[in-house]
Amino acid sequence: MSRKLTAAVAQMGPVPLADTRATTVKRLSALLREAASSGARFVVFPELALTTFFPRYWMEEESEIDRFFESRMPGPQTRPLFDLAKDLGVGFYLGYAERAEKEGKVHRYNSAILVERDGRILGRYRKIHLPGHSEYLPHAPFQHLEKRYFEVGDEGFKVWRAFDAVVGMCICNDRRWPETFRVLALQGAEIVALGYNTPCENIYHEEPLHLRMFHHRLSLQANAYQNASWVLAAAKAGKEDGFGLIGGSAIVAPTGEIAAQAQGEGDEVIAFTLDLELGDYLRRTVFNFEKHRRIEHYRLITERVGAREEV
Ligand code: CDV
Repeated sequence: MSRKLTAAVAQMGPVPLADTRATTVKRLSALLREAASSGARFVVFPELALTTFFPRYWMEEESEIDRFFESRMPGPQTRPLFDLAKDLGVGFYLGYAERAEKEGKVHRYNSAILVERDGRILGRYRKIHLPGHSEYLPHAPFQHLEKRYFEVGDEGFKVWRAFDAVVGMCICNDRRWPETFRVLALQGAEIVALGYNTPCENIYHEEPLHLRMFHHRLSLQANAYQNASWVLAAAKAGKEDGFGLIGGSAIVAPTGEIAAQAQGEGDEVIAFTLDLELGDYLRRTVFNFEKHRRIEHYRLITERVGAREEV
């Protein structure tokens, strides 16, 4: 008998800067209910789902920055989502800005949590591939200050047993790096949950919009296939206070095919019943890691960061 899981991706339309957490948590709760009514037992929400995509704004005051961060999870304002998940028996992935204190020092991460159907937090992931810059770019159409507001995640790429499957997490820019998915697949990931906010514009170069979407799908589809995993990708979409986000939320099968995708740029749930054994034939044949990987030739991947010409 094959193992099946009905899962959903909950895309969000814009979250305006002025919106309160209470308003946004209500929207997330409505999406969770809709997903549950489609039979989903696991729902993936976007990166930084509780606020606007604030790294586009230059801020100097700690207090100004801190209002986008959660110092407790769940906290008083996010608790209703956890309670609802428990009532509905639906687990979720949620991206948020995390403020942590360790030995009297403040750390900030772009994080995601994995919550089981009983409302328990099973695991946390802190984003590793932070894009953008830390200094103010006067000529850019907007800022992308992830390197200013967040530290690089310090907990690695991990997997958890949840929803009768092996689940890994990553966030947005991580999807463009094959190392992300390979490290998860080497730990047996069958599902990779991913939230993202991809701006319509490349702040460094002119880039047509269709290429932004193409590279997004290419990354999901290639990594799903090469690692025989399901990928559940949830976007923030549409014009957030005038700044466009590409959307394009999707559920991608281990064959690399798109199983379901969002149609619009607003709040939208897409659900699909995942056959968790669909990737098994790939794991036994062309991507049988044990049999075919040649790690003696991969040394440079962990020893060298940038490319260097050697001829
Ligand atoms: N939030 C992100 O990580 N966004 C990046 C953009 C800057 C390219 C992404 O990979 O979509």
